[in-house]
Amino acid sequence: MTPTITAFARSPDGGRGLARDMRVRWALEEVGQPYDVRLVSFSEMKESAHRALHPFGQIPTYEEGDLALFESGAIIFHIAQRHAGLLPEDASARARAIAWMFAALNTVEPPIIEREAARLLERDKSWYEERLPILEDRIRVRLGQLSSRLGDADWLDDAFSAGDLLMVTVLRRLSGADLLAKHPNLTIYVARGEARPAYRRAFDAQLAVFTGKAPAGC
Ligand code: GTB
Repeated sequence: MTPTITAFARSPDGGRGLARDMRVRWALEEVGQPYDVRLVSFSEMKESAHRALHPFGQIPTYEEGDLALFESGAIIFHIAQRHAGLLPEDASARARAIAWMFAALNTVEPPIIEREAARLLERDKSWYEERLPILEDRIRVRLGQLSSRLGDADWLDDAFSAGDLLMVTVLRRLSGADLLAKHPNLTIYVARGEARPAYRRAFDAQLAVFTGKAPAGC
């Protein structure tokens, strides 16, 4: 059964692939699973029909027959469990790859989001200039630790996995920021992820929505 995911009808990122449907598209492309996309506006996301799929009125969602999922991490874990290609067969390697999925979403992404939210929503606050360096220091610490662990390896734990897929999408949110550029190995790691054919297909598909060149139904 072809799954259907939801994505922004008009992503505020201008087609840079920073919204979280990108990681789901990439996962589906990695495993060779075709998918449909239902585009939703900001107001549609808050309506009861969408809230039945996503309690917080957000994207992405994932529908496959009777199954409806929200949370990009859970969706990718589901895809990775059902298809070969995103998690190793060996039980210990699989557990480590899952740990990297959680690390990307629970340890590395939160300080990055905090900084984004501050830059977007708190600029006019009297304490903004004082808070920003604190938030950036938190990111610096995490990137330093991640960079040390990655070293000169291609991927976080031997072969490419859903852990790398999530980590690359999380780090991409810092693209162009000095914070990431200070770590050449992380910059190359992100570029390595972006060079994967499945990533390119996913990126082009979400960009086509923005440029209005997506096929009908997407
Ligand atoms: N934890 C959830 C998950 O991982 O699925 C978070 C989902 C989420 O934050 N969805 C966002 C959303 O629906 C889109 S991805 N927001 C609308 C709302 O909450 O009303 C976050 C996002 C949005 C925009 C950009 N951008 O423009 O660069 C990047 C990322």
